[in-house]
Amino acid sequence: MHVDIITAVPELLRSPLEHSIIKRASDKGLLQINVIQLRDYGLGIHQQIDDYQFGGGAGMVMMCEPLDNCITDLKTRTTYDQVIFMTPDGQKFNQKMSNRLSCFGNLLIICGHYKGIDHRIREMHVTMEVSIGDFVLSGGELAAAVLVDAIGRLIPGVLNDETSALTDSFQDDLLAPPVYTRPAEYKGYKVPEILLSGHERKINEWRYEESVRITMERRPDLMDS
Ligand code: 6GU
Repeated sequence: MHVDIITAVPELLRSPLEHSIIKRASDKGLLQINVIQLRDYGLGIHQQIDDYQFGGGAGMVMMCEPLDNCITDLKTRTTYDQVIFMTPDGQKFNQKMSNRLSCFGNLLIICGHYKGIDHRIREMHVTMEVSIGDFVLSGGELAAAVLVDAIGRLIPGVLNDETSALTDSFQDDLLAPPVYTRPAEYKGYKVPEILLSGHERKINEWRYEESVRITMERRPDLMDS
């Protein structure tokens, strides 16, 4: 998968995308992430990318021309399956959307900052608008990092044990069961006996029952679907 990300603050994206699973995916050549500095397309000697909003009101708006030039330039090299704008008023991100996006080959992600981007860019270029939850971040970068992390780990071959993505929380609308490692007893706290039994079928049953119990307790809304 190839992901281009347009941002005015590339530093906010670099660190999360250069570690752990996403780094491994890049090293294996399964995921290629290209961060594009929007300011390189800024106007005039100050490389301006934002301006006051028409109609008045606090906060700057990211201008059409730098974004349009940047996106148009990228589109001469890549045909994108989706052009995603990260915005709190977008469709709420979830595991289903993550699964769907992980099947694409080329994504372009636009990170807004300030008050947002000129609405015409959304009309001209954006095919999908995504929010990561009902709260407001200062910019789309951290949300984009969340999106790419969630998608990246689903690309076949990225995780060592491919089944481990299938047993994630939410993958079947259930939260994941508790996990334990050595020692079997720590400061009087014991690992459930069944996990030490070696009885695979019973262990799977126990894990499923725990998943259902925990989901009912914490997220009954997931059980409705
Ligand atoms: Cl995608 N962007 C911003 N700025 N804030 C958010 C968000 C995105 N998702 C939730 N809050």
